[in-house]
Amino acid sequence: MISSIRLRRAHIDLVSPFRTSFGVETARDLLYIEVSGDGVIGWGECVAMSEPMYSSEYVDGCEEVLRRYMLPLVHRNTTAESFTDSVRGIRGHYMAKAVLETALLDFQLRRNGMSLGTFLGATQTRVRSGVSVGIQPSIDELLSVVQGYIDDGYLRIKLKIKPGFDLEPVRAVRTTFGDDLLLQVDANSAYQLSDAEHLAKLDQFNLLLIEQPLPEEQVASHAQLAKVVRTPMCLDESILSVEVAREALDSGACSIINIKPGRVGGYLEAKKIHDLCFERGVAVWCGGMLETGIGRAANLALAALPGFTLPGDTSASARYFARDVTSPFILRDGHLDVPTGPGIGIDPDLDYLDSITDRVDEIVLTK
Ligand code: NPQ
Ligand code: MG
Repeated sequence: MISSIRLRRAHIDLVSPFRTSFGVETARDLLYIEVSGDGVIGWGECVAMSEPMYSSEYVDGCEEVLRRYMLPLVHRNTTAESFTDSVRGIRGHYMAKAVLETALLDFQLRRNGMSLGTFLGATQTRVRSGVSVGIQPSIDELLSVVQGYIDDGYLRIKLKIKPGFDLEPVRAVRTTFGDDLLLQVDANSAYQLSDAEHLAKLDQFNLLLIEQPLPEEQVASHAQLAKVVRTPMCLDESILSVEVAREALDSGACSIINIKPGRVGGYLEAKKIHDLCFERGVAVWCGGMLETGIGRAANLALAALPGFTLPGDTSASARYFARDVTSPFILRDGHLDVPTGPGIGIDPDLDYLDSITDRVDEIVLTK
């Protein structure tokens, strides 16, 4: 039985600033949920950023909607599945739903001694790793950052692009590292449909995909864009549910999907999107939101499902943090191991986590 739920706010510095088309981040503003009972703790990590730049969600907003509308729905015998059913009437707030669903899921799986990978249907014991490379001050700096990640063993490079930093950096990376490098780009919604002819100039670089060039609401415009650009279209921010995924695929808005559990309300919905795509032979890959070890562990379980045929943004802990809150995820031969223990399969170092914690609030369940 669940006896209490803790909401923990913490912060951790990034090893280097991460610049995208929407801004630059130097630290990760963290929200964890801990579901406790019978000597077991289930963990969830919220993927929201401190500001509403990637999507409309932001971490203080997640905390507010969790406290006010979601945590009151949790009782001693609430399960991940019953929780997700109970929040169907709450619109949006996917990242808030996801952190609580994940903590509940981790709690029940730990109690049953089953790993998240097994629960979701994982078929791989390790997953191929890619890395997301932020926008750099110069092409020279970009080339040296990419060289470093290739030396680390990353199997795929994703370049963040924006208007004014697109064709030249992609050309430089392709020319320097050769045609065999698995290379893709992510615009985080920075373009307009009227940029179609410009974006079509990326076709010459033989990219795996172009990720989310247009604003998230403009799914139909992505279908228009996909008629002009030959590089496979991949959606990230637009895909908020399995229903949107189906519409996007049916309308030709994308041919590849980036699955982020936090963006779609949790692992149960992420699995549904995987299953839809697997059935249709549509490639998916696991995105990343600069998760610490808690969120990273859970993403690896998902990325081990059979439909995840492209390397994800499931990078090693050291890509983002000098010290992770769990034992670090280490790149071996370009892969990360999928945790095998119960639930997410890894525990935080509580002394270290406490040292980066700003506050903890405990809610004791009475019914
Ligand atoms: C993406 N992630 O695929 C996101 C965007 C992103 C790994 O490229 C703090 C927290 C900063 C979350 C910057 C990657 C972030 C963030 C970028 C997410 O679009
Ligand atoms: Mg993206």
